[in-house]
Amino acid sequence: RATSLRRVRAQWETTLALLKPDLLADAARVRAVEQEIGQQFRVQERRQIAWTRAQAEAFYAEHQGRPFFGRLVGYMTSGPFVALALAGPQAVSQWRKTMGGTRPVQMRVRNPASLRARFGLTDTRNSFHGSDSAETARRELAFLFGDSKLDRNWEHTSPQAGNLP
Ligand code: IDP
Repeated sequence: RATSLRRVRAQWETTLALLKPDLLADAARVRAVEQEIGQQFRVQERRQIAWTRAQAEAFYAEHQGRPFFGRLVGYMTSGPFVALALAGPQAVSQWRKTMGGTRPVQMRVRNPASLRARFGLTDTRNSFHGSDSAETARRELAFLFGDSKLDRNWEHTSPQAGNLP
């Protein structure tokens, strides 16, 4: 029993989710999405943000030079978005699964229940972001919430197993 509890605790993670500007433009959709998220994850932090070009370019630095980079930065600076720190068992992979793959039109065929299938518009304007690994999540959470208590405590806030959300 002690072993299985330890295993559950070890899988507890925090990931970064973004509700991108196209979604933020529709308050009813934001409410619906956040309600679904709240049923699946513990929301540790929530912040509405508007990036400068330089901030968007820094966040997406790994994509510099890709053909879609300019469109991506333009999109992410087109209006405010919401950043969420989501915690739960295997939150990184769970949120990626809930969100679905990059391309909404493809997801409508392959994974119609996913959030990107239901809300996403185009390959660029796909409504959501999710960290792709635990290491990326740490870096991205620091980028978005580095000045908050999360920075110091997020690894130590695991509630008891079965206490979700
Ligand atoms: P991900 O967000 O599904 O992890 P990434 O490859 O990390 O996908 O790309 C970051 C973001 O850049 C995507 O969410 C999307 O907004 C945009 N993007 C990625 N690939 C394309 C593309 O082929 N065309 C247009 N936009 C793209």
